[in-house]
Amino acid sequence: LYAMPLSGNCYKVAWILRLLNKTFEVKLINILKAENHTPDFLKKNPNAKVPVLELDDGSCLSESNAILLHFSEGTSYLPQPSTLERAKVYEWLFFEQYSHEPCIAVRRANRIFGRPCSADRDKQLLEGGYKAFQVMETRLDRNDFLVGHAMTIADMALFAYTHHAEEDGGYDMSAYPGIQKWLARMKETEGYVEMDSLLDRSFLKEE
Ligand SMILES: N[C@@H](CCC(=O)N[C@@H](CS)C(=O)NCC(=O)O)C(=O)O
Repeated sequence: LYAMPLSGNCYKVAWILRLLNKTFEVKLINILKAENHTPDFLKKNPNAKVPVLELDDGSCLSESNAILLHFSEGTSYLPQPSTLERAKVYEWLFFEQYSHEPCIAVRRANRIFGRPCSADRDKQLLEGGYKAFQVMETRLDRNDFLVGHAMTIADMALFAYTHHAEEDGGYDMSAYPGIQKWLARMKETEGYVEMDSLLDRSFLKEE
């Protein structure tokens, strides 16, 4: 798994692999040092982004949610094909990549990596994030999980950047009690592993 500590997208992948007892090795890619733009890495993912999972036969798979889908097939983390529940998982995965991650992950990265950001852009990221949280709250204020009655990859995908949104991203989560209870519930699920214990961020401090 080619991954960057602190990346929620990488965390999702490491988490499902660990949950399913897959053996894997983490290769750190420091995007702050443009290690994702080396010719070798670009052969693995021409889109120059982590995570990338290199399989035993040398083929590579990128896009965190595609990796979640691939590995969760046939497990309790993904509802049966051709069911509405399966489609609802897709709905949340696409929502995560289009409406949630582009605001919440980006604002968090700007803050933790000290990236410059104009006040207008920051306002957009903040408002977009709150809009996404409201969508989640509408489901989670009366349901334990995003789809059905147990954790699916939809929860894992949305958890990744939501659980650090307050601490790292500077979002005020007090208006979302359903999300807060869900975050606590997710941490109680079997096989839960904290982000830092999967992808140790200390390597960044050593730089
Ligand atoms: N849609 C992709 C997004 C991956 C992504 O944005 N990765 C970030 C780290 S979280 C990255 O590699 N950024 C490097 C860059 O854009 O230069 C996924 O879900 O895997």
